[in-house]
Amino acid sequence: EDGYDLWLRYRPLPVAQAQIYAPHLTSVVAGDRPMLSAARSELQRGVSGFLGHDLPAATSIGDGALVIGTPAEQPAIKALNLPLSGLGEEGYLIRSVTVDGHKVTVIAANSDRGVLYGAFRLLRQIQTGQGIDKLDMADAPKIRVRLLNHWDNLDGSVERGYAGASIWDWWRLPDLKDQRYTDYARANASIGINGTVVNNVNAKALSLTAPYIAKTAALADSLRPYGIKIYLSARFSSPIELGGLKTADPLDPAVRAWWRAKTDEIYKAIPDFGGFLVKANSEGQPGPGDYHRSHADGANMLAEALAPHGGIVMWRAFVYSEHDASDRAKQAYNEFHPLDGQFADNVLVQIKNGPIDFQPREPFSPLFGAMPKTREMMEFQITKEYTGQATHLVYLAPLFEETLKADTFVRGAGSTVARVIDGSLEKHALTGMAGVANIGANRNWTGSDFDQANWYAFGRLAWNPDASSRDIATDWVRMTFSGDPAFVTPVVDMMMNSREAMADYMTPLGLHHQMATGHHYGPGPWVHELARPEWNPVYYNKADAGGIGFDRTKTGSDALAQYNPRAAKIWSDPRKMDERYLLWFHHLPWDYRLQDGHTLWDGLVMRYQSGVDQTGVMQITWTGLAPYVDAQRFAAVSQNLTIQRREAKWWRDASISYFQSKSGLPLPAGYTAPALPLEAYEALTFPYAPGQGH
Ligand code: BDP
Repeated sequence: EDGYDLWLRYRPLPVAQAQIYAPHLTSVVAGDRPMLSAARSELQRGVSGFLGHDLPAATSIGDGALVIGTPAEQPAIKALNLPLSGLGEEGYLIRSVTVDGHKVTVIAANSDRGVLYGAFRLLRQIQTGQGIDKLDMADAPKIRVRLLNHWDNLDGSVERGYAGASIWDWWRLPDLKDQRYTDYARANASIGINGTVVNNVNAKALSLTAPYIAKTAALADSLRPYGIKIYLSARFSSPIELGGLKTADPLDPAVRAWWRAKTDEIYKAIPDFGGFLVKANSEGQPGPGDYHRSHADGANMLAEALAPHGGIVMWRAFVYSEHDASDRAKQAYNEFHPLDGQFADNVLVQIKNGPIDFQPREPFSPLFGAMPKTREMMEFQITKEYTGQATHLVYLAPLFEETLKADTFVRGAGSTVARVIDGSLEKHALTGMAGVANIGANRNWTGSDFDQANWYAFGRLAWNPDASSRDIATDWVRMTFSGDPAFVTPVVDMMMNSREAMADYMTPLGLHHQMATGHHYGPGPWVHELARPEWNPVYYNKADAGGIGFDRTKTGSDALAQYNPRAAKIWSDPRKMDERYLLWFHHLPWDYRLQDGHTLWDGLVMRYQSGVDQTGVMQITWTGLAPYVDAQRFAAVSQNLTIQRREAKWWRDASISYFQSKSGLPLPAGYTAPALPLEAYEALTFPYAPGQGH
């Protein structure tokens, strides 16, 4: 198996199990609107996979039928008078009921899209080995806009992509109708994703020209039957580049008119276009700041153009100023917090989970909860730029969950980040979560089998930010590999430990941004020569003979003051806090005593080693599971684990060498010295490392 089927792997069930399900899967009664057809054909595909025979489409209801639809178009469902009112636009209900004396299963919803989600839910029930004879399930998403962000370039490369080229074949679009687009849409719909931004946030104006709008429209046609809306990253200076205007000043009437006309043109081609994502005045991208206007001025101009069509703007808060290098972690807050209340109703401010940049561990961004009048949406990174890319087995859902469950305390205890972004805290209806996609043209979509789990988990958490990463992993393993408990339990444990292992061998105790320049893959704690101070790892580790860590307390940058005092308190005392965040917030001497009594230096070395040791445990676990996995995927994962173990040692050795050159201390007894001298690690270069994009 090459992994192409993802978690939608409808393999034949053992005879005994098939016999239990078969009586409930005799036919499907469904309308023929596009999303209902998509739901029906997915059920047919699943059932023929599980049972080895067709699931016929029927017009009349018999025993064991699946009756799917909305009260508006399916009379049998209307007659049942089901409690659908609380399920909103996208929720569904699945019930075992009797219709005209026939035992059937209904999948009902207020919209066709809800029906589609219900169909995938029923298939999951079977894939995870659960009963379907007495169903009574209802579910609805807690977040409205659930999006992938593709950092895909028009030349087919993918910035921070590790799964091959872009799946969007712009050259052959709009003529191309690739099965891959349909399968992409199916996979996303199965986890509730309802939109996709198809081009890089480092956007080219070209995406907004007529030929590219036509290409995008063709893509939209492929994705629409699965409820996936198209969005575009918009380059702020497009009115100059495409419109020949002298300015892109958001308060200039000609600029506003240009955007209105451009937006109308897009909607003509794509009537359900979702809206724009914008990276402005960040890392060289143009923006309203070029004209001394605020982010709100920029966002509202686009919002005005989109509003008549029901479109939205997602305006990114990933900014860090060139003029203030004192603490990058504070800058997004400093720039955005004063703008609360100024953004139009159809603007979401899209905030990365942490204040810096997708590190192995970051505290939540202090912007969450700090802008009560603003619709704040989450941006997670599914592609593992700083977390082992497609080689290291790292399950990211525990990282996502850690952020979502973090308490901002802005309205008292329980004001978690999840409550901020699901809108319940401040009663916002427009809510969103975006994940930077890890998808490419590789047969297995994500560059490795286990990275599929990160795509899957993102979708499940966008649907329900309260879901547990362990439960999600359990479903994923069962659907993707095997339901045998002898396989599921150890693999889920391995996944659940993997993020902590990675954080330990890369950046233990709250260290961050220690990755080498450009590729962000291997260690570079010594890097100090880059143009902007905050691009250099030394800026973050601040290691010297006296100690290590970034002081973000009152004696340092006081970034802690950007949090609610109750949240800040959790991190303010190194003696009481969760030490996994220690050096994010504190600069401490090498002989500082950690909570377990070891010195900081010894504890640091021990954590690097423990991360490496965990990769050894992962290898042993996987090796023992060969009997449960097909040979192809078993070998692919084994090879990656071998590389991961070697590279974990590289991380440990290079980091310890560098920090030892500062601390001047011996390694704790029993810990092996780095294999090579520091200079050897410093000398390594990787000019062709993947994913460096533009
Ligand atoms: C950083 C990436 C860079 C992106 C940037 C962003 O290194 O390639 O363009 O984030 O999010 O993590 O805009």
